Amino acid sequence: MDALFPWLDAPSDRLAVRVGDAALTQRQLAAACAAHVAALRARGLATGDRVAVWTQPALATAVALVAQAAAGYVSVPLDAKLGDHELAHVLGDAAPRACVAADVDAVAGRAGALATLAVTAPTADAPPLVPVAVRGAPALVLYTSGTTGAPKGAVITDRNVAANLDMLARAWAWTGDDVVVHALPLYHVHGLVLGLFGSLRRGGALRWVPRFTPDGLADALRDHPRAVVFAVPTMYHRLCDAADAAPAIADALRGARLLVSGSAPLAAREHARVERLTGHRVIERYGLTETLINCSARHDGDRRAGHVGPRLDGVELRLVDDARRPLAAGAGGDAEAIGEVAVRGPNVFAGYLNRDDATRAVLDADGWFYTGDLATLAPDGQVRIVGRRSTDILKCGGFKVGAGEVEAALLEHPAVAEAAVIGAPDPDLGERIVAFVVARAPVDAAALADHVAAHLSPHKRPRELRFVDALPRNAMGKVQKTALRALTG
Ligand code: MCA
Ligand code: AMP
Repeated sequence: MDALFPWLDAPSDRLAVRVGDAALTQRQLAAACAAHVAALRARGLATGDRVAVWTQPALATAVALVAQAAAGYVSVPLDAKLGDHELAHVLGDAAPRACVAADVDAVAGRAGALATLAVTAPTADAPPLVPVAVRGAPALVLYTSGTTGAPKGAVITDRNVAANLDMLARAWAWTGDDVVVHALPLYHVHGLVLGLFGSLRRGGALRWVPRFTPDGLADALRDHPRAVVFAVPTMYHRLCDAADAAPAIADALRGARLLVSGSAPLAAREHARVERLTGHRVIERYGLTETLINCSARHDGDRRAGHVGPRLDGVELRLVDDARRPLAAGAGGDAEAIGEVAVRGPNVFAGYLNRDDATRAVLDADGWFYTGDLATLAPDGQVRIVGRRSTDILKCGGFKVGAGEVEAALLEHPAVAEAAVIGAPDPDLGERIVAFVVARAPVDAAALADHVAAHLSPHKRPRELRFVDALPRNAMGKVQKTALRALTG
Protein backbone atom coordinates (compact mmCIF):
# COMPACT_ATOMS: atom_id res chain seq x y z
CA MET A 1 0.00 0.00 0.00
CA ASP A 2 1.07 3.60 -0.46
CA ALA A 3 2.19 6.01 2.25
CA LEU A 4 -0.39 7.78 4.40
CA PHE A 5 0.42 11.16 2.83
CA PRO A 6 1.48 10.23 -0.71
CA TRP A 7 2.73 13.74 -1.67
CA LEU A 8 5.42 13.87 1.04
CA ASP A 9 8.00 12.56 -1.44
CA ALA A 10 7.30 15.37 -3.89
CA PRO A 11 5.67 18.24 -1.98
CA SER A 12 4.28 21.27 -3.81
CA ASP A 13 3.72 24.89 -2.83
CA ARG A 14 0.03 24.32 -2.14
CA LEU A 15 -1.33 25.21 1.29
CA ALA A 16 -1.23 22.25 3.70
CA VAL A 17 -2.09 23.54 7.19
CA ARG A 18 -3.05 26.93 8.56
CA VAL A 19 -3.64 27.96 12.17
CA GLY A 20 -4.55 31.64 12.55
CA ASP A 21 -2.08 33.58 10.42
CA ALA A 22 0.59 30.88 10.54
CA ALA A 23 0.55 28.56 7.55
CA LEU A 24 2.67 25.86 5.94
CA THR A 25 2.75 24.79 2.33
CA GLN A 26 3.29 21.11 1.56
CA ARG A 27 6.99 21.85 0.99
CA GLN A 28 7.31 23.67 4.32
CA LEU A 29 5.36 20.98 6.14
CA ALA A 30 7.59 18.27 4.67
CA ALA A 31 10.68 20.16 5.89
CA ALA A 32 9.14 20.70 9.34
CA CYS A 33 8.22 17.01 9.58
CA ALA A 34 11.75 15.99 8.57
CA ALA A 35 13.22 18.21 11.31
CA HIS A 36 10.85 16.78 13.92
CA VAL A 37 11.61 13.18 13.00
CA ALA A 38 15.35 13.94 12.97
CA ALA A 39 15.01 15.36 16.50
CA LEU A 40 13.14 12.24 17.67
CA ARG A 41 15.82 10.00 16.17
CA ALA A 42 18.57 12.10 17.79
CA ARG A 43 16.89 11.31 21.14
CA GLY A 44 17.07 7.59 20.36
CA LEU A 45 13.40 7.24 19.46
CA ALA A 46 12.68 4.76 16.68
CA THR A 47 9.75 3.96 14.38
CA GLY A 48 7.10 2.06 16.36
CA ASP A 49 7.84 3.91 19.61
CA ARG A 50 4.96 5.61 21.38
CA VAL A 51 5.31 9.39 21.63
CA ALA A 52 2.73 11.56 23.42
CA VAL A 53 1.78 14.89 21.86
CA TRP A 54 0.29 17.74 23.86
CA THR A 55 -2.28 19.10 21.44
CA GLN A 56 -1.72 22.76 22.16
CA PRO A 57 -3.28 25.39 19.86
CA ALA A 58 -0.29 25.80 17.52
CA LEU A 59 0.86 24.85 14.05
CA ALA A 60 3.70 22.84 15.59
CA THR A 61 1.12 20.47 17.11
CA ALA A 62 -0.05 19.55 13.61
CA VAL A 63 3.55 19.15 12.47
CA ALA A 64 4.33 16.67 15.26
CA LEU A 65 1.21 14.60 14.60
CA VAL A 66 1.72 14.47 10.83
CA ALA A 67 5.45 13.76 11.09
CA GLN A 68 4.96 10.95 13.56
CA ALA A 69 2.21 9.32 11.51
CA ALA A 70 4.25 9.60 8.31
CA ALA A 71 7.38 8.12 9.89
CA GLY A 72 5.63 5.25 11.69
CA TYR A 73 5.69 6.50 15.30
CA VAL A 74 2.67 5.81 17.47
CA SER A 75 1.21 9.10 18.66
CA VAL A 76 -0.69 9.41 21.91
CA PRO A 77 -2.43 12.80 21.59
CA LEU A 78 -3.11 14.50 24.91
CA ASP A 79 -5.68 17.15 25.74
CA ALA A 80 -3.59 20.06 26.98
CA LYS A 81 -6.23 20.49 29.73
CA LEU A 82 -6.27 16.86 30.84
CA GLY A 83 -6.74 16.67 34.62
CA ASP A 84 -4.08 15.18 36.88
CA HIS A 85 -5.66 11.79 37.59
CA GLU A 86 -6.61 11.07 34.01
CA LEU A 87 -3.22 12.24 32.78
CA ALA A 88 -1.44 9.93 35.21
CA HIS A 89 -3.64 7.06 34.02
CA VAL A 90 -2.97 7.75 30.33
CA LEU A 91 0.78 8.15 30.77
CA GLY A 92 0.96 5.05 32.95
CA ASP A 93 -1.10 2.97 30.53
CA ALA A 94 0.39 4.18 27.22
CA ALA A 95 3.91 4.40 28.65
CA PRO A 96 5.16 6.74 25.89
CA ARG A 97 8.93 7.03 25.55
CA ALA A 98 8.69 10.82 25.34
CA CYS A 99 6.25 13.71 25.14
CA VAL A 100 6.41 16.50 22.61
CA ALA A 101 4.88 19.96 22.87
CA ALA A 102 4.76 23.13 20.82
CA ASP A 103 5.16 25.08 24.06
CA VAL A 104 7.18 23.05 26.54
CA ASP A 105 6.95 25.68 29.29
CA ALA A 106 3.15 25.49 29.36
CA VAL A 107 3.27 21.79 30.29
CA ALA A 108 6.42 21.89 32.44
CA GLY A 109 6.39 19.16 35.07
CA ARG A 110 3.04 17.72 33.97
CA ALA A 111 4.49 14.52 32.52
CA GLY A 112 6.54 13.73 35.63
CA ALA A 113 9.90 12.19 34.85
CA LEU A 114 9.08 11.83 31.17
CA ALA A 115 11.14 14.02 28.84
CA THR A 116 9.14 16.65 26.97
CA LEU A 117 10.73 17.74 23.70
CA ALA A 118 9.91 20.94 21.90
CA VAL A 119 8.76 20.56 18.32
CA THR A 120 11.79 22.08 16.61
CA ALA A 121 11.80 24.58 13.77
CA PRO A 122 12.86 23.17 10.39
CA THR A 123 16.61 23.13 9.80
CA ALA A 124 18.41 23.15 6.46
CA ASP A 125 20.51 20.11 7.37
CA ALA A 126 17.75 17.71 8.53
CA PRO A 127 17.75 14.54 6.44
CA PRO A 128 14.54 14.25 4.41
CA LEU A 129 11.76 12.26 6.03
CA VAL A 130 11.39 8.76 4.63
CA PRO A 131 7.65 8.01 4.83
CA VAL A 132 6.73 4.45 5.80
CA ALA A 133 4.28 2.49 3.68
CA VAL A 134 0.88 1.84 5.25
CA ARG A 135 1.34 -1.61 6.75
CA GLY A 136 -1.30 -2.24 9.40
CA ALA A 137 0.92 -1.04 12.23
CA PRO A 138 -0.32 1.04 15.18
CA ALA A 139 -0.38 4.76 14.41
CA LEU A 140 -2.43 6.23 17.26
CA VAL A 141 -3.57 5.42 20.76
CA LEU A 142 -6.76 7.40 21.41
CA TYR A 143 -8.30 7.31 24.88
CA THR A 144 -12.05 6.79 25.06
CA SER A 145 -14.41 6.42 28.02
CA GLY A 146 -16.48 3.38 28.94
CA THR A 147 -19.42 2.93 31.32
CA THR A 148 -17.10 2.25 34.25
CA GLY A 149 -13.42 2.57 35.00
CA ALA A 150 -10.82 4.82 33.46
CA PRO A 151 -10.67 5.52 29.71
CA LYS A 152 -9.20 2.81 27.47
CA GLY A 153 -6.57 3.38 24.79
CA ALA A 154 -7.94 2.43 21.36
CA VAL A 155 -5.10 1.33 19.09
CA ILE A 156 -5.74 2.69 15.58
CA THR A 157 -3.53 1.43 12.78
CA ASP A 158 -2.26 3.30 9.75
CA ARG A 159 -4.39 0.97 7.60
CA ASN A 160 -7.52 1.85 9.62
CA VAL A 161 -6.81 5.52 8.93
CA ALA A 162 -5.95 5.17 5.24
CA ALA A 163 -8.83 2.82 4.42
CA ASN A 164 -11.43 4.89 6.25
CA LEU A 165 -10.28 8.19 4.77
CA ASP A 166 -10.45 6.72 1.28
CA MET A 167 -14.01 5.54 1.91
CA LEU A 168 -14.94 9.03 3.08
CA ALA A 169 -13.29 10.57 0.02
CA ARG A 170 -15.65 8.56 -2.18
CA ALA A 171 -18.69 9.46 -0.08
CA TRP A 172 -17.94 13.19 -0.02
CA ALA A 173 -16.10 13.65 -3.37
CA TRP A 174 -13.25 14.84 -1.15
CA THR A 175 -10.19 15.87 -3.17
CA GLY A 176 -6.93 17.77 -2.95
CA ASP A 177 -8.82 20.92 -3.91
CA ASP A 178 -10.72 20.89 -0.63
CA VAL A 179 -9.83 22.99 2.38
CA VAL A 180 -11.38 21.62 5.57
CA VAL A 181 -12.17 24.24 8.20
CA HIS A 182 -12.76 23.03 11.74
CA ALA A 183 -12.57 24.15 15.36
CA LEU A 184 -12.23 20.68 16.88
CA PRO A 185 -9.60 19.35 19.28
CA LEU A 186 -6.73 17.35 17.75
CA TYR A 187 -6.85 14.56 20.34
CA HIS A 188 -9.91 12.77 18.97
CA VAL A 189 -10.85 11.05 15.71
CA HIS A 190 -13.02 13.87 14.43
CA GLY A 191 -10.47 16.69 14.49
CA LEU A 192 -7.31 14.61 14.09
CA VAL A 193 -8.02 11.63 11.84
CA LEU A 194 -10.72 13.20 9.69
CA GLY A 195 -9.71 16.85 9.86
CA LEU A 196 -5.92 16.80 9.83
CA PHE A 197 -4.95 13.41 8.39
CA GLY A 198 -7.92 13.37 6.02
CA SER A 199 -7.10 16.73 4.48
CA LEU A 200 -3.46 15.83 4.05
CA ARG A 201 -4.11 12.35 2.68
CA ARG A 202 -6.15 13.97 -0.08
CA GLY A 203 -3.40 16.51 -0.75
CA GLY A 204 -5.67 19.33 0.37
CA ALA A 205 -5.44 21.59 3.41
CA LEU A 206 -6.75 22.04 6.93
CA ARG A 207 -7.55 25.43 8.41
CA TRP A 208 -7.59 24.74 12.14
CA VAL A 209 -9.35 27.13 14.53
CA PRO A 210 -8.08 25.82 17.88
CA ARG A 211 -10.82 27.40 20.00
CA PHE A 212 -14.39 27.34 18.77
CA THR A 213 -16.43 30.50 18.58
CA PRO A 214 -19.05 31.15 15.88
CA ASP A 215 -17.25 34.35 14.85
CA GLY A 216 -13.86 32.65 14.72
CA LEU A 217 -15.15 29.85 12.52
CA ALA A 218 -16.98 32.30 10.24
CA ASP A 219 -13.83 34.43 9.90
CA ALA A 220 -11.84 31.36 8.87
CA LEU A 221 -14.51 30.43 6.33
CA ARG A 222 -14.24 33.83 4.68
CA ASP A 223 -10.59 33.00 3.86
CA HIS A 224 -11.56 29.69 2.24
CA PRO A 225 -14.56 29.95 -0.06
CA ARG A 226 -16.05 26.51 -0.82
CA ALA A 227 -14.56 24.98 2.33
CA VAL A 228 -15.69 21.69 3.82
CA VAL A 229 -16.79 22.30 7.42
CA PHE A 230 -16.48 19.61 10.10
CA ALA A 231 -18.29 20.31 13.37
CA VAL A 232 -20.19 18.65 16.20
CA PRO A 233 -23.94 19.38 16.65
CA THR A 234 -23.26 21.75 19.57
CA MET A 235 -21.23 23.92 17.21
CA TYR A 236 -23.99 23.96 14.57
CA HIS A 237 -26.45 24.89 17.32
CA ARG A 238 -24.27 27.82 18.41
CA LEU A 239 -23.53 28.83 14.80
CA CYS A 240 -27.28 28.98 14.11
CA ASP A 241 -27.92 31.03 17.24
CA ALA A 242 -25.20 33.43 16.14
CA ALA A 243 -26.39 33.46 12.52
CA ASP A 244 -29.93 34.35 13.65
CA ALA A 245 -28.50 37.57 15.04
CA ALA A 246 -25.70 38.15 12.52
CA PRO A 247 -26.51 37.33 8.87
CA ALA A 248 -22.79 37.58 7.99
CA ILE A 249 -22.27 34.28 9.83
CA ALA A 250 -24.98 32.62 7.74
CA ASP A 251 -23.34 34.05 4.60
CA ALA A 252 -19.97 32.59 5.56
CA LEU A 253 -21.52 29.15 6.01
CA ARG A 254 -23.53 29.45 2.80
CA GLY A 255 -20.33 29.62 0.75
CA ALA A 256 -19.08 26.24 1.98
CA ARG A 257 -19.01 23.19 -0.31
CA LEU A 258 -20.21 20.82 2.40
CA LEU A 259 -21.30 21.11 6.02
CA VAL A 260 -20.56 17.82 7.80
CA SER A 261 -21.77 16.91 11.30
CA GLY A 262 -20.83 14.03 13.57
CA SER A 263 -19.74 12.76 17.00
CA ALA A 264 -23.30 13.05 18.33
CA PRO A 265 -26.83 13.15 16.87
CA LEU A 266 -27.83 16.29 15.00
CA ALA A 267 -31.43 17.02 16.01
CA ALA A 268 -33.86 17.23 13.08
CA ARG A 269 -34.73 20.71 14.35
CA GLU A 270 -31.10 21.83 13.92
CA HIS A 271 -30.86 20.17 10.51
CA ALA A 272 -33.83 22.29 9.39
CA ARG A 273 -32.45 25.42 11.03
CA VAL A 274 -29.08 25.08 9.27
CA GLU A 275 -30.88 24.63 5.95
CA ARG A 276 -33.10 27.66 6.53
CA LEU A 277 -30.14 29.87 7.46
CA THR A 278 -27.49 28.66 5.01
CA GLY A 279 -29.26 26.76 2.24
CA HIS A 280 -27.22 23.64 3.08
CA ARG A 281 -28.56 20.27 4.03
CA VAL A 282 -26.00 18.94 6.49
CA ILE A 283 -24.12 15.72 5.68
CA GLU A 284 -24.38 13.60 8.82
CA ARG A 285 -21.94 10.79 9.49
CA TYR A 286 -21.63 8.30 12.34
CA GLY A 287 -18.59 6.69 13.91
CA LEU A 288 -16.72 5.71 17.03
CA THR A 289 -13.13 6.08 18.16
CA GLU A 290 -12.74 2.29 17.81
CA THR A 291 -14.14 2.06 14.28
CA LEU A 292 -13.57 5.50 12.82
CA ILE A 293 -16.50 6.36 10.53
CA ASN A 294 -19.07 3.71 9.61
CA CYS A 295 -21.92 5.56 7.90
CA SER A 296 -22.39 8.80 6.07
CA ALA A 297 -24.81 10.61 3.84
CA ARG A 298 -23.24 10.88 0.38
CA HIS A 299 -22.48 14.17 -1.33
CA ASP A 300 -24.81 13.15 -4.17
CA GLY A 301 -27.26 11.17 -2.04
CA ASP A 302 -30.16 11.62 0.33
CA ARG A 303 -29.34 13.86 3.33
CA ARG A 304 -32.19 12.76 5.55
CA ALA A 305 -32.63 14.54 8.89
CA GLY A 306 -32.31 12.18 11.86
CA HIS A 307 -30.39 9.64 9.76
CA VAL A 308 -26.65 9.05 9.47
CA GLY A 309 -26.76 7.81 5.89
CA PRO A 310 -25.95 4.32 4.62
CA ARG A 311 -22.85 2.31 5.61
CA LEU A 312 -19.70 3.48 3.87
CA ASP A 313 -18.60 1.50 0.86
CA GLY A 314 -16.08 -0.95 2.39
CA VAL A 315 -17.79 -1.26 5.80
CA GLU A 316 -20.08 -4.20 6.58
CA LEU A 317 -22.93 -3.24 8.90
CA ARG A 318 -25.74 -5.20 10.49
CA LEU A 319 -28.13 -4.89 13.41
CA VAL A 320 -28.07 -7.57 16.08
CA ASP A 321 -30.29 -8.55 18.99
CA ASP A 322 -29.25 -8.88 22.65
CA ALA A 323 -27.67 -12.27 21.89
CA ARG A 324 -25.79 -10.70 18.97
CA ARG A 325 -27.87 -12.59 16.39
CA PRO A 326 -28.36 -10.61 13.17
CA LEU A 327 -31.82 -9.10 12.68
CA ALA A 328 -33.51 -9.55 9.33
CA ALA A 329 -33.06 -6.25 7.51
CA GLY A 330 -33.43 -4.50 4.19
CA ALA A 331 -36.03 -5.47 1.65
CA GLY A 332 -38.64 -7.64 3.28
CA GLY A 333 -37.19 -7.00 6.74
CA ASP A 334 -38.73 -4.86 9.42
CA ALA A 335 -37.47 -1.34 8.77
CA GLU A 336 -38.53 -0.26 12.25
CA ALA A 337 -36.82 -3.10 14.13
CA ILE A 338 -34.25 -1.75 16.58
CA GLY A 339 -30.96 -3.56 17.05
CA GLU A 340 -27.39 -2.91 18.13
CA VAL A 341 -25.12 -1.73 15.33
CA ALA A 342 -22.29 -4.18 14.53
CA VAL A 343 -19.64 -3.31 11.96
CA ARG A 344 -16.74 -5.06 10.26
CA GLY A 345 -14.09 -3.78 7.89
CA PRO A 346 -10.59 -2.36 7.53
CA ASN A 347 -11.70 0.61 9.64
CA VAL A 348 -12.10 -1.47 12.83
CA PHE A 349 -9.34 -0.89 15.39
CA ALA A 350 -6.68 -3.36 16.54
CA GLY A 351 -7.95 -3.48 20.15
CA TYR A 352 -7.53 -1.65 23.44
CA LEU A 353 -4.01 -1.22 24.74
CA ASN A 354 -3.32 -3.54 27.71
CA ARG A 355 -7.01 -4.54 27.83
CA ASP A 356 -7.54 -7.84 26.02
CA ASP A 357 -10.58 -8.49 28.20
CA ALA A 358 -12.24 -5.25 27.11
CA THR A 359 -11.28 -5.91 23.47
CA ARG A 360 -12.86 -9.37 23.55
CA ALA A 361 -16.05 -7.86 24.95
CA VAL A 362 -16.57 -5.68 21.85
CA LEU A 363 -14.75 -7.49 19.02
CA ASP A 364 -15.66 -11.09 18.16
CA ALA A 365 -13.54 -13.78 16.51
CA ASP A 366 -15.09 -13.02 13.12
CA GLY A 367 -14.04 -9.38 13.25
CA TRP A 368 -17.44 -7.89 14.11
CA PHE A 369 -17.29 -4.88 16.41
CA TYR A 370 -20.30 -4.24 18.65
CA THR A 371 -20.85 -0.51 18.97
CA GLY A 372 -23.35 -0.34 21.84
CA ASP A 373 -25.46 1.99 19.66
CA LEU A 374 -29.07 1.11 18.89
CA ALA A 375 -30.43 1.82 15.44
CA THR A 376 -32.95 1.04 12.75
CA LEU A 377 -31.97 0.11 9.20
CA ALA A 378 -34.30 1.14 6.39
CA PRO A 379 -34.68 -1.02 3.28
CA ASP A 380 -32.72 1.57 1.31
CA GLY A 381 -29.79 1.21 3.74
CA GLN A 382 -30.33 4.44 5.70
CA VAL A 383 -29.31 4.04 9.34
CA ARG A 384 -31.05 5.92 12.13
CA ILE A 385 -29.35 5.92 15.54
CA VAL A 386 -32.06 5.81 18.21
CA GLY A 387 -30.14 5.32 21.45
CA ARG A 388 -27.43 3.45 23.30
CA ARG A 389 -27.39 0.11 25.13
CA SER A 390 -25.88 1.76 28.17
CA THR A 391 -27.30 4.97 29.55
CA ASP A 392 -24.06 5.34 31.56
CA ILE A 393 -22.31 6.56 28.40
CA LEU A 394 -22.98 10.22 27.74
CA LYS A 395 -22.14 12.47 24.83
CA CYS A 396 -21.68 16.03 26.02
CA GLY A 397 -20.79 18.52 23.27
CA GLY A 398 -19.57 15.54 21.20
CA PHE A 399 -17.23 14.29 23.94
CA LYS A 400 -17.83 10.77 25.27
CA VAL A 401 -18.04 10.72 29.05
CA GLY A 402 -18.61 7.70 31.31
CA ALA A 403 -20.96 8.25 34.23
CA GLY A 404 -18.72 5.95 36.28
CA GLU A 405 -15.56 7.99 35.86
CA VAL A 406 -17.32 11.20 36.93
CA GLU A 407 -18.89 9.42 39.92
CA ALA A 408 -15.47 8.04 40.94
CA ALA A 409 -13.91 11.50 40.70
CA LEU A 410 -16.70 13.03 42.80
CA LEU A 411 -16.28 10.32 45.44
CA GLU A 412 -12.64 11.31 45.83
CA HIS A 413 -13.75 14.68 47.18
CA PRO A 414 -13.78 14.55 51.00
CA ALA A 415 -17.21 16.22 51.23
CA VAL A 416 -18.92 13.67 48.96
CA ALA A 417 -20.54 10.60 50.57
CA GLU A 418 -22.42 9.32 47.51
CA ALA A 419 -22.70 10.37 43.88
CA ALA A 420 -24.68 9.37 40.81
CA VAL A 421 -24.31 10.87 37.35
CA ILE A 422 -26.79 10.93 34.48
CA GLY A 423 -27.12 12.66 31.12
CA ALA A 424 -30.05 15.03 30.76
CA PRO A 425 -31.26 16.12 27.32
CA ASP A 426 -29.80 19.52 26.49
CA PRO A 427 -30.57 21.65 23.42
CA ASP A 428 -26.98 22.93 23.25
CA LEU A 429 -24.75 20.09 24.49
CA GLY A 430 -26.96 17.19 23.39
CA GLU A 431 -26.58 15.74 26.87
CA ARG A 432 -25.78 17.72 30.00
CA ILE A 433 -23.82 16.00 32.76
CA VAL A 434 -25.98 16.11 35.89
CA ALA A 435 -24.58 14.88 39.21
CA PHE A 436 -26.66 13.96 42.25
CA VAL A 437 -24.57 14.20 45.39
CA VAL A 438 -25.11 13.23 49.01
CA ALA A 439 -22.73 15.50 50.91
CA ARG A 440 -21.15 14.65 54.25
CA ALA A 441 -19.80 18.18 54.75
CA PRO A 442 -20.73 21.61 53.40
CA VAL A 443 -19.46 22.11 49.84
CA ASP A 444 -20.69 24.16 46.91
CA ALA A 445 -21.51 22.99 43.42
CA ALA A 446 -18.79 25.06 41.74
CA ALA A 447 -16.10 23.51 43.96
CA LEU A 448 -17.21 20.02 42.96
CA ALA A 449 -17.28 20.93 39.25
CA ASP A 450 -13.76 22.37 39.59
CA HIS A 451 -12.67 19.19 41.37
CA VAL A 452 -13.86 17.01 38.46
CA ALA A 453 -12.34 19.44 35.92
CA ALA A 454 -8.96 19.23 37.67
CA HIS A 455 -9.04 15.43 38.07
CA LEU A 456 -10.40 14.38 34.68
CA SER A 457 -10.85 17.21 32.20
CA PRO A 458 -12.96 20.39 32.12
CA HIS A 459 -15.45 18.91 29.64
CA LYS A 460 -16.24 16.04 32.06
CA ARG A 461 -17.32 18.40 34.84
CA PRO A 462 -20.98 18.28 35.89
CA ARG A 463 -22.91 21.16 34.35
CA GLU A 464 -25.60 20.78 36.96
CA LEU A 465 -25.26 19.54 40.53
CA ARG A 466 -28.10 18.58 42.79
CA PHE A 467 -27.64 17.88 46.48
CA VAL A 468 -29.96 15.18 47.80
CA ASP A 469 -30.41 13.53 51.20
CA ALA A 470 -30.19 10.04 49.74
CA LEU A 471 -29.96 8.38 46.32
CA PRO A 472 -32.96 6.29 45.22
CA ARG A 473 -31.91 2.63 45.40
CA ASN A 474 -33.63 -0.66 44.61
CA ALA A 475 -33.85 -3.62 46.97
CA MET A 476 -30.37 -4.76 45.86
CA GLY A 477 -28.93 -1.35 46.78
CA LYS A 478 -28.37 -0.31 43.15
CA VAL A 479 -28.94 3.37 42.35
CA GLN A 480 -32.10 3.81 40.30
CA LYS A 481 -31.01 6.19 37.60
CA THR A 482 -34.42 6.13 35.93
CA ALA A 483 -35.81 7.82 39.03
CA LEU A 484 -33.04 10.43 38.85
CA ARG A 485 -33.71 11.02 35.17
CA ALA A 486 -37.36 11.68 35.96
CA LEU A 487 -36.24 14.46 38.32
CA THR A 488 -34.43 16.34 35.54
CA GLY A 489 -37.56 16.42 33.36
C1 MCA B 1 -14.72 25.61 32.06
N1 MCA B 1 -13.42 25.57 31.82
C2 MCA B 1 -12.82 25.15 32.93
C3 MCA B 1 -13.83 24.93 33.90
N2 MCA B 1 -14.98 25.23 33.32
N3 MCA B 1 -11.54 24.95 33.22
C4 MCA B 1 -11.24 24.52 34.45
N4 MCA B 1 -12.16 24.29 35.43
C5 MCA B 1 -13.46 24.49 35.19
N5 MCA B 1 -14.36 24.26 36.17
C6 MCA B 1 -12.78 25.97 30.55
C7 MCA B 1 -12.61 24.90 29.52
O1 MCA B 1 -11.40 24.21 29.65
C8 MCA B 1 -12.62 25.70 28.22
O2 MCA B 1 -11.40 26.34 28.03
C9 MCA B 1 -13.63 26.75 28.50
O3 MCA B 1 -13.64 26.90 29.94
C10 MCA B 1 -15.00 26.41 28.03
O4 MCA B 1 -15.26 25.08 28.45
P1 MCA B 1 -16.62 24.36 28.23
O5 MCA B 1 -17.70 25.15 28.87
O6 MCA B 1 -16.47 22.94 28.66
O7 MCA B 1 -16.76 24.41 26.70
P2 MCA B 1 -18.06 24.32 25.88
O8 MCA B 1 -18.48 25.69 25.48
O9 MCA B 1 -19.08 23.49 26.55
O10 MCA B 1 -17.53 23.54 24.58
C11 MCA B 1 -18.41 23.22 23.57
C12 MCA B 1 -17.63 22.63 22.41
C13 MCA B 1 -16.83 21.42 22.91
C14 MCA B 1 -16.67 23.70 21.85
C15 MCA B 1 -18.63 22.24 21.36
O11 MCA B 1 -17.74 20.54 23.54
C16 MCA B 1 -16.05 20.70 21.84
O12 MCA B 1 -14.98 21.13 21.43
N6 MCA B 1 -16.55 19.55 21.36
C17 MCA B 1 -15.87 18.72 20.37
C18 MCA B 1 -15.85 17.30 20.81
C19 MCA B 1 -15.15 16.37 19.82
O13 MCA B 1 -14.27 16.76 19.07
N7 MCA B 1 -15.55 15.10 19.81
C20 MCA B 1 -15.02 14.13 18.88
C21 MCA B 1 -14.88 12.81 19.54
P3 MCA B 1 -10.81 26.61 26.59
O14 MCA B 1 -11.82 27.45 25.89
O15 MCA B 1 -9.52 27.28 26.87
O16 MCA B 1 -10.65 25.26 25.96
S1 MCA B 1 -14.42 11.55 18.28
C22 MCA B 1 -15.93 10.85 18.00
O17 MCA B 1 -16.84 11.10 18.70
C23 MCA B 1 -16.27 9.96 16.85
C24 MCA B 1 -15.21 9.16 16.23
C25 MCA B 1 -16.98 10.80 15.83
O18 MCA B 1 -18.02 10.34 15.36
O19 MCA B 1 -16.48 11.90 15.55
P1 AMP C 1 -16.51 8.37 20.71
O1 AMP C 1 -16.19 7.33 21.66
O2 AMP C 1 -16.24 9.73 21.23
O3 AMP C 1 -15.83 8.05 19.50
O4 AMP C 1 -18.07 8.37 20.45
C1 AMP C 1 -18.72 7.42 19.66
C2 AMP C 1 -20.18 7.55 19.85
O5 AMP C 1 -20.67 8.81 19.40
C3 AMP C 1 -20.98 6.55 19.08
O6 AMP C 1 -21.00 5.29 19.71
C4 AMP C 1 -22.34 7.21 19.03
O7 AMP C 1 -23.06 6.96 20.22
C5 AMP C 1 -22.01 8.68 18.98
N1 AMP C 1 -22.13 9.25 17.62
C6 AMP C 1 -21.15 9.61 16.77
N2 AMP C 1 -21.67 10.14 15.65
C7 AMP C 1 -23.01 10.12 15.78
C8 AMP C 1 -24.12 10.54 14.98
N3 AMP C 1 -23.95 11.12 13.79
N4 AMP C 1 -25.35 10.32 15.46
C9 AMP C 1 -25.56 9.75 16.65
N5 AMP C 1 -24.56 9.37 17.47
C10 AMP C 1 -23.30 9.55 17.05
